[in-house]
Amino acid sequence: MSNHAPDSHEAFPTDAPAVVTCGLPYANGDLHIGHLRTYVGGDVYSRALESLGQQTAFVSGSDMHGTPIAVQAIAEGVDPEAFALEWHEQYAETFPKFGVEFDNYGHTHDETNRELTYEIVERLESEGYVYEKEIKVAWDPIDEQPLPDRYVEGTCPYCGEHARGDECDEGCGRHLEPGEIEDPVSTISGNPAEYRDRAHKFFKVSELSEYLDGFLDRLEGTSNARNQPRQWLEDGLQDWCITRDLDWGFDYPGEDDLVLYVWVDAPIEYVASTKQYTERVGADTYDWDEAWREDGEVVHVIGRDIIQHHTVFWPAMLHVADYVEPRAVMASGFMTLGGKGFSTSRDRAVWAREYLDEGFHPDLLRYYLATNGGFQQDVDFSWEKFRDRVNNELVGTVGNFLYRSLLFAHRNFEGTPEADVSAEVEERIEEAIADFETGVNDYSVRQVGTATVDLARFGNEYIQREEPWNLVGEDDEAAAQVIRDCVQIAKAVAVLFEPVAPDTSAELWEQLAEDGSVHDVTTDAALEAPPRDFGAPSELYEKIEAERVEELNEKLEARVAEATAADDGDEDRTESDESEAAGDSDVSDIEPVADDRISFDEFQDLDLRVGEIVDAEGIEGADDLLRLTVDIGTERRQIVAGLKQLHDVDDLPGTRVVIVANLEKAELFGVESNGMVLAAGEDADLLTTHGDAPLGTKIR
Ligand code: B3M
Ligand code: ZN
Repeated sequence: MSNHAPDSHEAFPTDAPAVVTCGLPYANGDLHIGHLRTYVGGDVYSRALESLGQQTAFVSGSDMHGTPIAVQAIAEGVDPEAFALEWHEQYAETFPKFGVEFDNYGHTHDETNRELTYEIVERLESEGYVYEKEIKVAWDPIDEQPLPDRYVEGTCPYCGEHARGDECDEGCGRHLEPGEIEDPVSTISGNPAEYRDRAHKFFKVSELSEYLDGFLDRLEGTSNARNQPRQWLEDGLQDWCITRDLDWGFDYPGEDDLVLYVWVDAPIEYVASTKQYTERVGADTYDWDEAWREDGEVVHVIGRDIIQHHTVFWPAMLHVADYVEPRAVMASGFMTLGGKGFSTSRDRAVWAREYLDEGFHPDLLRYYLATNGGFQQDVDFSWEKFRDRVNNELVGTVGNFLYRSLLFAHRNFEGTPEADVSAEVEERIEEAIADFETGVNDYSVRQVGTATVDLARFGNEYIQREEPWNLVGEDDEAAAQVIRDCVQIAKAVAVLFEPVAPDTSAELWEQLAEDGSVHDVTTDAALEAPPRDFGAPSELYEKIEAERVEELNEKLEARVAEATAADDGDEDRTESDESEAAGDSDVSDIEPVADDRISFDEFQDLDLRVGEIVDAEGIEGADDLLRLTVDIGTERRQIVAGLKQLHDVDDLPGTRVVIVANLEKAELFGVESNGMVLAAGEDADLLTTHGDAPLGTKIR
């Protein structure tokens, strides 16, 4: 049993090797940009760790086994291995096109994974954690065939929704054990299934709840991954059936007619893939054994539908087999289209290939995916929002600052002027590095991205304020100072934006005539002097025109409408699709309610008041913020709120709101904010009152 259980974790960077993994995609269909959210997130995170100087392996692989592959291969009348390998190769080619560059991208059906899987399963057995038990499994009595997992569908015993044999994908999201699903029907033949007794192997997860309880205390990452498992533990853990009646997969050691459940060998591929990386580069460069068996910092990046596997089953296996436990799990929200989950079989998706065919630079999508909403929030994709982010932030803020400063530097100084960076700018860059580092330690991919955009925004304000174009010829020294500062900011942007926009950062690095690769430097480089001479810059980001979005929208809307019509007229729900659980009704969307209670007195410390917005206007340089004037009866308050992208600004005056009146004052973009307007969720749904409580009324 494992002793690799630190009480708490040291902040990154640490001296230990880190492993960042991305959930293994089932090798059974095209990748869409909903998938990419997790892979881009993992890639940004691992690059950011490396920028902090953390030794990191970034690994994943294709998930080749299980009924998601077998059912699909049957449907296409092909051999599951050949079927899965073809998709595997396609994934291995597609990821790098989005800058997602794994140190190793393997697959679960290879020798490295087979060996490690057997070693770990034998360890579970020898530690006494595996037993055999007769259970009822779904069976097709006409075709005389067992119906594991996705060979069967029926009703979830927990919530009554329609579900797959292995998970309640349309309802409560629970993992379902064999024999649990009610009213089973074969997805292959459509025959009603019956239950038969079969002997299967079980892993005694129930005996590990104390360990898992402590593990969850130590676990870092997004709050959904840290909080949701608490409930499962409180409800009591069931033992976990680790075998299936299936031909496709790794045979259970010593049992010819049982294969290992796909969820046993799939996460072991994280280890196998790291091992293959070491085999390629040598243990001096990266030691998989140290990472997984001594003191590695393991960070799993996954979709939120597989939290249970990564926070209960997998750490339980690692613990018994004496491997390092995960340090963090980052679970991303789902991507939706028109409020509904992406669907491969319905063609309700924006495809990875389609995005590239449209000729958009991968860094644009990376930026959008990494920063549009928190990592764990569900995000509804729209080309408009994509365009807004690209045009406002990448073109308007980052690109604009870089181009105007570097062009000015080139024309007037042939590169970097002779001067030291001013204290103000040095401090601002240090602040950006600190924001970046906090982003990494808070597992906030978004903050890793916004740290740089905020710095570029400062750069624009700075050059605008100092007006170097008026200084040239008048006070050349002062002009040189300003431009020296701007070139340093540009260099810092290249360094700090590398995780999010690796390709354009490399281009910028070249424009600055820097040696070596921006991919290899750490954040310290942001404050090192740029080369003296560099040439004329070119613009890094191109604006997306409104007409373009209209065209894309039309295409997409037609597709979504067709998919919705297919949903409505659908009686045949047999496709093995990815989870569509991201719709409105999904309870796991909602952040769990905090366990810690506050006292009534603590509540009373909040001074909540009824107010009315009387004026709303934008703030220069801030893409999201509005300066609101709110009447609270006794006075008018100026409050800065992030509502600009989410509400029609002209509609806001006259809206009744609820504000926190005794919040500390803050300054945002140089504007004082005196209070806070309350709003719900990603769309900032404003809180209001429904009677006519006078303005200023206290809320209790
Ligand atoms: N193959 C894909 C999924 O359920 C599944 C992940 C395995 S991660 C070890 O999203
Ligand atoms: Zn359910």
